[in-house]
Amino acid sequence: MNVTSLLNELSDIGTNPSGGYNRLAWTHADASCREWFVSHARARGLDVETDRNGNLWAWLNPSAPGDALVIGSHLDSVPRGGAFDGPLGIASAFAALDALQDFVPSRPVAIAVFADEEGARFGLACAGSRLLTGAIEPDVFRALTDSDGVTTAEAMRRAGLAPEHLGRDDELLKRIGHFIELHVEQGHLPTSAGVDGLTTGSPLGLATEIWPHGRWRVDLVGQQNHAGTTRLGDRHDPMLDLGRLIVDVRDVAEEVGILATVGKVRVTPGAVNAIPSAATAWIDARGSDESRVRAAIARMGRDSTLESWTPSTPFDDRFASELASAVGGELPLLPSGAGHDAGILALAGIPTAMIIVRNPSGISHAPEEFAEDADCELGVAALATAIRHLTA
Ligand code: HGY
Ligand code: MN
Ligand code: MN
Repeated sequence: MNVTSLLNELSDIGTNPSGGYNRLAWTHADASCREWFVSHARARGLDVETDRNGNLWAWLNPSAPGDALVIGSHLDSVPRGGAFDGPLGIASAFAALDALQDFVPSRPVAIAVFADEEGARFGLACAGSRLLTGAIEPDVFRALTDSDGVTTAEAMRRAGLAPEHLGRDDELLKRIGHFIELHVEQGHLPTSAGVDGLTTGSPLGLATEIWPHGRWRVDLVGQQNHAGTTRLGDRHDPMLDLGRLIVDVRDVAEEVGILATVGKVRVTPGAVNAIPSAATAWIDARGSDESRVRAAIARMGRDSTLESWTPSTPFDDRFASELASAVGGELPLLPSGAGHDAGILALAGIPTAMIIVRNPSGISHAPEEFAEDADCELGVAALATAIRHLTA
């Protein structure tokens, strides 16, 4: 099947009424995407497994000698997310195997769907790959909750998994020789070709690194009171602190030269006619330089709780050049401001590369995220060539 037809099959799953997709981890929509994956894997005669951490694996030639070439990405989304972030990598992997037809690799090949990559429901991005590699303690992860107070453990149990078995999986890690994630471009960061994004250059690029990034929570406390009876001077209103915090985050990001965002807030109790008792803001901060990201958070001068941190992650140069020469030589190189499971696997010492497919809209984590069919086909061809070359 071609990649566009594969992606079209997902187009009715988890649609958001105002556009885009809600496919948060361990929801009904996520389950439907996972079922789609399993049925395509089985239709191709692949051996399907769910690992201890809820990641899905489809193996081609699993008993061949040697470690595996794994192609993977994710199927979950942010709220109102785009159609390509995640699913493009999985659909392209199936399309690449189809393009290779009866090719028999000399080593195992697997397609992996990492669970809960976006961290949109429980707050921790790349949860499945972090658990697999031991980058998060299972007990810490099991205790995370969504906005309704449901724990990850409970959500996974409802999805038929056994959360008591979560944790680093050395046996599975040993089987992964190389990992490639194909991903839609997200924004127009400058490339090695000296242009902003892949828009005017090659339809494909290779990621050089993932920028260090973290998520911090700031809890602001006030005194809940009546909106119609409390004099302005008598109020202790956390919304004023929240407003100042949001502006400070932007100002400090500009001063220090990083990206920082307040994309989620919670106001308690959230009534039009009550001064809130509390407000919580989550700060996402990233940049090419780790010390600047940390300095920016310090400069904001608020008590904050670090909820997750991913250090600067360079991809393996040797593997990137091997991949580039396999797929036809020079590809523009670009950094990734987005986090990926590829980064978590690279941090665990697995030679890892990312193929990036041009996104003319420059928009991601939004319904406008886009890639042309022809560019997606080139991505599939690159993956197919890479599989043939790396497993011949
Ligand atoms: O970059 C992110 O926030 C997520 O890991 N995709
Ligand atoms: Mn994403
Ligand atoms: Mn992604």
